[in-house]
Amino acid sequence: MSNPVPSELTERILLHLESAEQADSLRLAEQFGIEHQKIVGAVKSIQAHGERLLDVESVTHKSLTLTEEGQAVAQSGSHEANVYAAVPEQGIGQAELLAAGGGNAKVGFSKAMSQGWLWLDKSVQPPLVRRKVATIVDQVREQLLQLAKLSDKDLADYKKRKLLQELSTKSLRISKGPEFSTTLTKLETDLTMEMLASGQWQQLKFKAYNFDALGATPTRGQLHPLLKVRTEFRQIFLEMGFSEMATNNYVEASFWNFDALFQPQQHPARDAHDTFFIKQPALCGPLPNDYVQRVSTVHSVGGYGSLGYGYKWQLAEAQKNLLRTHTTAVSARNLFQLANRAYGFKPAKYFSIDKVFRNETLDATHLAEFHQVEGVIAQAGLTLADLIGTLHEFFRKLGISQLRFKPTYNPYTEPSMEIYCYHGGLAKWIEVGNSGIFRPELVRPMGLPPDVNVLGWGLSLERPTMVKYGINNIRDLVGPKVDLKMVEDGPICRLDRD
Ligand code: FB9
Repeated sequence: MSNPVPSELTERILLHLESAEQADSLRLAEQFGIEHQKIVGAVKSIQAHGERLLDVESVTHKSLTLTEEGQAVAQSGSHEANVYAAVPEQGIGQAELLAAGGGNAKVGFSKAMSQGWLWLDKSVQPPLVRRKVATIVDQVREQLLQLAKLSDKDLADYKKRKLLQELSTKSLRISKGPEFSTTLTKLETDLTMEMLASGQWQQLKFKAYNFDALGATPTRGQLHPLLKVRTEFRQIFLEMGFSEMATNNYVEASFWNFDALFQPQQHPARDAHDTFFIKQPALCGPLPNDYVQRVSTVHSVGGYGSLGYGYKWQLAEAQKNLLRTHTTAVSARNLFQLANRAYGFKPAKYFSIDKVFRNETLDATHLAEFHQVEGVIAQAGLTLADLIGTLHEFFRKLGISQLRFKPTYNPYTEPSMEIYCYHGGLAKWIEVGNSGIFRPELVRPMGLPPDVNVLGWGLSLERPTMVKYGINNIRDLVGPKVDLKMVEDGPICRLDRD
C-alpha cells in the first residue's frame, strides 16, 4: 500500500477551494511548498473518496524554456558574438579562429559572416578574418534574456537553433464538485446488520459502487493452447460432417501402423531408429486372419493391379507392438471396420487428433511426440480434385486461403501431395501438411468396394499452435519448461482470425 496521503493535505486543498472556487495543482504546489506529485496524489484520493467533492480536469501547460545551449548563450553570449569577439584587430586565420572558438565556432562564424560582422580578407595569404564593423549588438543574447517579448517567428527560429525548447507540463485544474465539502467524511463500504437494526444507516454516507472496477480474476483452470487449437480443429471437422475416431491406444500393432498401410517390413521407418518398439508386451493380440492373409499377399506378390514388394512377409514382424508413429494406424482400423460392417460399405468421413510418437532427433520444432490431426474420406469415385477441394475448404476454415500442392511420396498413398500455404504473418510459404489417395494395396485387402477411393490428409497440432501463439521453440509450448503464465494468460483461440 503506497504511503497514505496525509489527510490534512486533502483537507488543506478542500479548505483552499472553499474560498478559491478553483485552483491549479501546480500553483497549489508552489503555494503549499509541496511537491506537485503529492498534490496530485491528494486530489486523486479525494476523487477516489466516492463522493464528487471535486471536479478535476487535466490541463497541459506549454512553456518555452532555454535549452542548455540557450542558457549558455544567455549567460556568455551567442556563438556569433563570441567568434566576433575572438577576432583581433590585425585579423586572424580562419582555421585558427575556428580552432580557438570551441564546438560552436563554426556556427558562430557563419552567423557572424551572414550578419556582416566579419569579412575574409583574401588579399593576403593565408586569407585573414577581419572585423567588418567596430561594434556589434548580441541581439540573440538580448532576446534570450527576455523571452516574453519575442515574436513567434523569433521563437520558432530559436527553437530551430535548439536554443529554446517547448516544455509541456501537465497539471490538474480543480474546482468544487456537486458534493463539495471541506471534510472528507468516511464513507461506509459495507451495510452491516447493526446499521440496519439501529437504523443508523440513514445517517451514514456509503461509498458508491464502482461498477467499472475489474473483479479479481478468480484462480481457475485454463486450457493449454494446444487444447484450444484442438477444439478449433474438432469444430472444423464436425462442421464438415466428419466424425471422430477413437484414438485411446498409444500402443499399436506394427500390423495396423505399417503393414495394413502397405508399408514394407524393411522400410527404414520400421526400425528402432524411428519407432519406439514395446519390450513388454512385445507382441500384439490376435489379428483378423483372412485380412492378414490378404495383406501378406499384397506385400509379397501384389494384386489389385499392384506388383507388391516381392519379399517374404513375416507375421512376427507385423505382431511387434510399438508406440504408434501416426494416427493413420487408427484410420486403417476404422477403414477395415467400415469395409466389414454388417450392412456393407457406406460413405464415411473420419478424423482423429491425438498423440503419435517418433524416435526423432530433437530440435526446436521436433519432440519425440506430437499430436497428429488427420482426416479421411471414403466414397465411390473420389478423385484428386475432391482431395484438393476438401483441403481448400478445410484450410479456409483455418483462415488459410492460399494453398499450393507439391507432389511427394508416402508408402500408403499415391498420388501424394505436401500442402503449403502462404502465411501473411510470417510473409512466406510454409508446409502445413501432407495428403494423398490411399493405395489400392491398402484399401482393397480391407474389403472396400473396388470403386471406392479413400482420401487422407494430415498435419500436426503443435505447428499451427506455435504459429498462432507466436511460439518459436516447441519446449516453450510443451514439456517441463513451459511457463504456466503463458498458459494462464493465453488468449482464446480463433483459428480463422489473425
Ligand atoms: O503441421 C505441419 N505444418 C503446419 C500446419 C499448420 C500450420 O498452421 C499455421 C496457422 C498457419 C503451420 C504449420 N506439418 C506437418 C508440416 C511441417 O511442420 C512438417 O515439418 C512436420 N510435420 C509433422 C511430421 O513430421 C515428421 C507436420 C507433421 C505431420 C506430417 C504429415 C502428416 C501428419 C503430420 C500426415 C499425413 C497423411 C498423409 C496422407 C494421408 C493421411 C495422413
